[in-house]
Amino acid sequence: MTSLERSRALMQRAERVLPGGVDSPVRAFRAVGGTPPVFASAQGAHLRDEDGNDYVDMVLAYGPHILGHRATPVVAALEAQLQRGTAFGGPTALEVELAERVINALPSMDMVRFVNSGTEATMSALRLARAATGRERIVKCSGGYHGHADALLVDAGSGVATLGIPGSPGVPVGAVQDTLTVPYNDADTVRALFAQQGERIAAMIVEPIAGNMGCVPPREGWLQLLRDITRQHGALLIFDEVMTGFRVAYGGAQGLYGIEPDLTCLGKVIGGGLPVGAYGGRRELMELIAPSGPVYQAGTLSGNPLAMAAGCAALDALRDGAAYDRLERLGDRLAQGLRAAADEAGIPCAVNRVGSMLTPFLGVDAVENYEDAKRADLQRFATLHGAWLDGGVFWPPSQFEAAFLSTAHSDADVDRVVDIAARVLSRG
Ligand code: KE4
Repeated sequence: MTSLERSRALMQRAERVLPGGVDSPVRAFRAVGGTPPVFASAQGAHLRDEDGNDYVDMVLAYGPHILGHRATPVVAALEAQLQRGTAFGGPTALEVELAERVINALPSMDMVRFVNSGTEATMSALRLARAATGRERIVKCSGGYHGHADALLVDAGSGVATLGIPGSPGVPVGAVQDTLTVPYNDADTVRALFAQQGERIAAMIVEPIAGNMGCVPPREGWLQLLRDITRQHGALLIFDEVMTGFRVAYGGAQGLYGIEPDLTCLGKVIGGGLPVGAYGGRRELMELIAPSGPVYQAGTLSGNPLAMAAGCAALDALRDGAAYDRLERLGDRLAQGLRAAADEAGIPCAVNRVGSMLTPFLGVDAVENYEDAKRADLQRFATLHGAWLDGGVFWPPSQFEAAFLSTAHSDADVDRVVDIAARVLSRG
């Protein structure tokens, strides 16, 4: 590990012109401390910072780079499209190409609308759900993150369903007064909530595999319950698959668990590393969206040719399923290695994993919701994070983020992650 001299100097400049020196808060390392490396380039499973340090990348830009950085088919598609142009302000064939790929992968979708971020996708899906049902209440899970639209930035009370209180200054009470929060994986609270006010609920939005409290898989029956109880009460079920879509399976979490939501939100992988989001579902819902229907939503660079070209190339490389076999093997190797390291050190550790998204929670035996996740040993996580960084591993700088593997990761990359963890945890 050489110095972070150039990164430090650049971060000082950055902090003068960008809030916190970053364009998204998690990148500032506030949860783990220290100076974030400023990255200069990437290839495959590796990042290189401005001081020339090399890192095994376990963040992959928070999910998009499932094929690794600068994957050959994605770069080729982008280079070819650059020769033709970047944004035309009108329909293009590429939007149809990516839409058909997404719809063919997700049987719950008849139609899709592309936007430029996951936030836009979930914000728009909620507007559509409220329009389609004529209702205003929405339900989310505490610890669930669906982007930063006002209605979804609520502070969650623990335990029973709580009415939303603003989760950030600037979010007006009116924006969240109809947002209800329930604990993830808590069937009894959901049943009680819908029994009490199910007829007022437009939709429940859920990460089918939670990734923003760290990785927390759905309990057996949780997703089926949400499917049944929303249908029973005339509410819509929205799967926020911005992270899990094409990440855990080509058919997403909905394919993995066999649950058909009414609406699905996507992002990350479907843009091949370019800015993208999408929302989609049954035809009779999506045809309510302007200009075919009255529900307004728009975006200057929605469906832009570069993101569409990169997304098509990424999905074409994933469709035969071989990638997921490799990701499952690498994910299992990493999870087993981390569990063994913690066991050897006599430290409780819950390692939650689905395919190539995973999170170790140190100091706890099991994590099934946000309250459990918050009991993890955050100081020990910060220490481990710093040791990974010094050892050339870039791990998400928060206990409440999922780590990711790509098809470009090697066994040696995984073993580097495990070996550093074993060394640090053995110190007690
Ligand atoms: P964006 O607006 O950041 O593209 O997507 C918001 C979003 C929506 N839904 C889910 C399930 C998500 O995970 C996200 C964004 N994920 C975070 C990582 N936890 C992005 C990283 C960041 O905020 O910088």
